[in-house]
Amino acid sequence: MEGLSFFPKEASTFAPRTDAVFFTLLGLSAFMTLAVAFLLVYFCTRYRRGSKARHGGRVSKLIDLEFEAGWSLIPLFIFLFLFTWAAGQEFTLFYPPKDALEISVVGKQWMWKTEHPGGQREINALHIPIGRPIKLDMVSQDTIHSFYVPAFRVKHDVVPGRDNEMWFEAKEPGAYRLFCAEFCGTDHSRMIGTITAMPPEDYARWLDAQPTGETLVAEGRRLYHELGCSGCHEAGGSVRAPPLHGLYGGPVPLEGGAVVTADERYVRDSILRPKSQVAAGYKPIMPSFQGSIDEGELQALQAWIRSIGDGGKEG
Ligand code: HEC
Ligand SMILES: [Cu+2]
Repeated sequence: MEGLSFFPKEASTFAPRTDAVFFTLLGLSAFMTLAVAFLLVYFCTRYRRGSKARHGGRVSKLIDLEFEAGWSLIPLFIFLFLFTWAAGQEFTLFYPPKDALEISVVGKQWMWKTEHPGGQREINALHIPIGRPIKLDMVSQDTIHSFYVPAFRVKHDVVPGRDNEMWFEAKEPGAYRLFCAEFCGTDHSRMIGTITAMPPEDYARWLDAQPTGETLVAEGRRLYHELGCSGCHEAGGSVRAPPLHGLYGGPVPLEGGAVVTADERYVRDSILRPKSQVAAGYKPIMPSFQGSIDEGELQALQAWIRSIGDGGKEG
């Protein structure tokens, strides 16, 4: 664990880039502060009452104009540059690389539950390999939480009722602190954990040593039968409903003519608010499961539907 330090270690590939923005802003602010303070003192002294310096009168109109334009335009360009630079880095957080290792995270009062693709579960802890992008699929069971790892310079709100994604890549093995950075009730301050980054071989060994519960995908498949989804969605069911095999990742024509992509959000909405987007050619008879399944179960169903998806081919 990191000791007390003035600055957290740069332990992810994002960290140096975030810090570059931070130190540039800090440097720029420090420079401006000092410049203003210096001029303040300098002018106070030079133009004090009774000093010999020339007091009133303009130097020339032309210099006025150039001066005005300069001090408006130069900062404008500086700020535009800072904005595009920082925003560009922020946006990379929203586009996880395709080969990322997907970890499911559930935030609840007051703990973080994590699950590896093989079904290994942890509480307030997460083991990850270094040198590989890690994508977190995060949901909240109750209120807003925020997944924050200072050493990785990443933080993302986990808002209930939607899928929250984030990714990062750890550079150095070590144990790093995980915080909840959104006040979420009495024990908010204890909603903390440890991220252990390890070389890939150690991670593989660690995974092997864990008891594996039912994987998310397996849980989703079980729920699909238990909740009666299969009664409608399997061929030969009592009513006509679209097959879920091959759905994920592909285009879905909707009643009304629009075509959407079956992504996480579409699947979530289909299960919680089936009437909001009805697949073309089907009747809006699917019941809403809002309130009858929790976020964990929804996450499992989504994981299973994703696992039987087709990645964009017609199916
Ligand atoms: C009473 C029958 C019925 C049940 C039960 C049912 N569905 Fe559906 N479902 C439908 C029908 C009909 C549609 C197509 C119309 C629509 O989009 O609402 C549909 C659409 C969907 C879609 C969108 C599919 C597409 O091709 O656009 C998903 C995803 C889905 N259901 C998942 C589920 C899951 C998961 C469950 C169980 C938790 C479930 N359904 C239970 C009848 C049902
Ligand atoms: Cu919290």
